[in-house]
Amino acid sequence: MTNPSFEFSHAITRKPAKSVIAGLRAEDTGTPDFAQMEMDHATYVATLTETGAEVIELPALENFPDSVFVEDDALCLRDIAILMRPGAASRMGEVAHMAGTLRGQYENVFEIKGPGFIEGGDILTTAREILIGKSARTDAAGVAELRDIVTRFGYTLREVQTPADVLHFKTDCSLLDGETILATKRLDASGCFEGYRVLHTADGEEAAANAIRFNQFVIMAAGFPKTSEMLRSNGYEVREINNTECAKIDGGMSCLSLRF
Ligand code: CIR
Repeated sequence: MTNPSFEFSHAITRKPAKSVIAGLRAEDTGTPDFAQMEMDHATYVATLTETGAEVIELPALENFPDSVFVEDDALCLRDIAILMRPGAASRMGEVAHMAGTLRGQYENVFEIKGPGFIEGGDILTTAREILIGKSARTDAAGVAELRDIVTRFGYTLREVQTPADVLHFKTDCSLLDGETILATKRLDASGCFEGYRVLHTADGEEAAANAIRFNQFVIMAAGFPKTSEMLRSNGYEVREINNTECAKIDGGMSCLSLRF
């Protein structure tokens, strides 16, 4: 039996646009090196492909600097996909560029029409529920609209809170398997993962929390040796990919793909 929360036959990615160097960021830590980001992105796509999944690689969108972060544009579930409504004004137009691809993959594609906002980075789908963190990008009206859609298809949605000053819920957590979550201590302390097994990122390695379980691999940003060692000692097959350039614009491993 497959577990649709981490066993995937497909992923969608989008090549970084040159304009990515102007991507949104909470804090300026330098301009991303485009050539390095392109190399890292190619490694990411190759790693997804190595698991046997088909990766649909979309072309760069120069008018949308953050469009490489496709995760925020949609929520892909087993049988339905939902187009999001990003809370960042500069990202709203990305969604229309994702719609056709999803309609080619799913019979049922819904859209968040508004007035609320939701970004996919705030949504963690586990084997038993859809966890959604309200944040500066995802508001109560957006959550309510998503709830109306997914409950009709038998999903349970639980609203939680993304920590203050954290971009997205999944900036601080990721799914490792059907019952295990990797999370920062600060997010776990909120109590939102009660009933799950939770593994913590090492102190000072909070940025390692934005990982993905994709088939046999846990794919994480390189440079977090204590957390990667902890995951390996828990039996996970870990792949580390350089993320220094995406990190300058608050992006990580989950943001770079839609998985289904
Ligand atoms: C943004 O601020 O929207 C982008 N610079 C980063 C988006 C990261 N996406 C994600 O965590 N799912």
